[in-house]
Amino acid sequence: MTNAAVPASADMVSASATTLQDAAALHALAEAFRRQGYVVVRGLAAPSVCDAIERVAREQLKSAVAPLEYEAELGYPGAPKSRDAVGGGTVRRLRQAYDRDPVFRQWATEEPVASLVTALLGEPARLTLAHHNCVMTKHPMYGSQTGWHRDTRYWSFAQPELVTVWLALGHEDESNGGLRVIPRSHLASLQPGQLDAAEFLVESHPASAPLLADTVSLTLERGDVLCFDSRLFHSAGQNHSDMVKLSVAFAYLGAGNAPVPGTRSAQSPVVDLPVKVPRG
Ligand SMILES: O=C(O)CCC(=O)C(=O)O
Repeated sequence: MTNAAVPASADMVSASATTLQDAAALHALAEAFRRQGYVVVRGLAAPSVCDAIERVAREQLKSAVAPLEYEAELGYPGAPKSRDAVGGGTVRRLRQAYDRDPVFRQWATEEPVASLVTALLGEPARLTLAHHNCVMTKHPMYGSQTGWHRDTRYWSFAQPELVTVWLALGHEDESNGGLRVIPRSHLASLQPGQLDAAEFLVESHPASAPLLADTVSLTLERGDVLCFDSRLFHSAGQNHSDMVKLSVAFAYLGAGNAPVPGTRSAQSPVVDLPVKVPRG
């Protein structure tokens, strides 16, 4: 049985995987992405793909396979105070996912992600290995809150338009620290003082109130993919469930874009994604 593609709609932010087979629906999805700054594609990753990725991620988490980022290193609200504190060994990210196992490389560079990000960027897509490129984990108890930020805050590319692709490996919502977004905030102009020294949004700034009033808390299921403009403000709370939440994050730029030489963004390779030649 095939699902009908979601009809083209001015406010479409959620679509099914079959949208990728329908040129008009894919075009509408890309339009919604440009306008809203994010879209969700339901069930984009097949159950077998989620199974394979989750198996590797859980094994590597259990064996603490490096390189890792620990909650205590960042010290966000809710994180253990130090690596020696109770919970100090709580992992926040399995870094360099691309090099960990072929399941991550296949997910990040092949169909269906290749067609999706190509459509969203409006040009052939390239994967950056410098940013994200990780499995995000959020643990009960010691998993931290992440304040409102734009992923691009420490990124340096000729053009700011990148796409973050976030794959949920299980149910995600407010109860376990799922993501919240502010629609259209990728295009927001900020006032002086609206970002703190770490480039988190200052929520008490008067100009932040109208932005925060539009907050959307996302609910994702296993296999759902959230694509967001890397300039979109997003945040996340703590995990109040009893299960570790796992999500995979990669970021993409267009073929006409490039990291700025000499910056951290240029220190890791970019990988060209295959361009699908339409059958004609
Ligand atoms: O899961 C979270 O706490 C948020 C992660 C996030 O926004 C990020 O790493 O950019």
